[in-house]
Amino acid sequence: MAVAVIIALLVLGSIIFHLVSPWWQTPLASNWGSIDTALHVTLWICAIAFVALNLFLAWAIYRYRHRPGIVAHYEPENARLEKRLTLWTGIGIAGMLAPGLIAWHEYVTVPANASLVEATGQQWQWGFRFPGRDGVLGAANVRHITPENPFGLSPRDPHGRDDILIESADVRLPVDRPVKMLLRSKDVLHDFYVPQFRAKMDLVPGIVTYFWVTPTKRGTYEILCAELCGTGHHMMRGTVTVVSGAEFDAWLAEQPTYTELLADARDRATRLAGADISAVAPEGR
Ligand SMILES: [Cu+2]
Repeated sequence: MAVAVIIALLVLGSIIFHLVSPWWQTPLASNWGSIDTALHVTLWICAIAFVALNLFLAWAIYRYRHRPGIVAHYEPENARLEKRLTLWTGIGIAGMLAPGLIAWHEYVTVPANASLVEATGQQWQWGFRFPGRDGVLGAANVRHITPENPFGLSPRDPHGRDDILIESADVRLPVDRPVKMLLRSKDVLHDFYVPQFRAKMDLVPGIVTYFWVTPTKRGTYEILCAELCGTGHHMMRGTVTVVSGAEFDAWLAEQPTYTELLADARDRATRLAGADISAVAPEGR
C-alpha cells in the first residue's frame, strides 16, 4: 500500500517539478522550429506514457494487494492484450521518430544560397574563417599550423590568401541569411553549440563536419563547447552577435585577410630582428 502511494507521489512530484522548473529552453532565435517540435512531441508522448503507466502500477498494487483467502489465477497468454500493447507502443515510437526524421532531412539539406563560415575549435578556444572575395575557403590542414599561420591554411592554395580570419571567439552573423557552418578541430573532439539556434554538431579531428542555420533574431548569444574536451572545457566559450546584413558586411570588411596577417607577422619579425641588432650593436663596438 505504501509503495502505491509513493509511486503516485512520484508522478505528482514529477509533474509539479516540470511546471515550476526554471531550467527551460532559451527562446528560439533561428529557423529550427522543427527541432523544437520534435523535442516537444517526444516530451508529450513520454509524459503521457510515464503518467499512465505509473498510475496504473500504483492502482494495480493497491487493487491486487494481499488479502487472506484470495489467490491469484495463472494467465500465461493474452493475445488480445499483447496486440493492443504492441500497437500502442508502435504508435508512440513512430510518433517520436517521425518529427525527428523530418527535422533531420531539413538539417542535412543545405540551401544553395547559404554563405560559408568555418568555426575552428582547439583546446580551449574558438576561431572563425570566412571566404574572401572569391567565395571559396582555401584548403587547410593542421600540418600547416605555425605561429604565423594559426589556421593551418595551405601555402599552395591561392583560394586561402583572401580568406578572412577571426582570431577571436566573438563572431558576427547576418540576420535572416542562411549560413553553412563548417566545423574543423585542430586537436580533439569539440561540439559547436548555440542554444538559441538549437543546431549543434561535433567537431571531429581529421574531417570537416557542418550544419546550417538561418539566425532569425538580432542579439548576442553564447557559443558553448558541448563536448567534454579536457580540463579547460568549461572555458571554451564565445559569442555570436546577429546583426543586420549591412552591419555584417561592414564588420567583415574590417577583418584581416590571411595575406594581411602574414604581412603583419613578417613586419613584426623584421622589426624584432632590427631591435635585436640595435640592442646588441653598442656592446659589439
Ligand atoms: Cu571543446
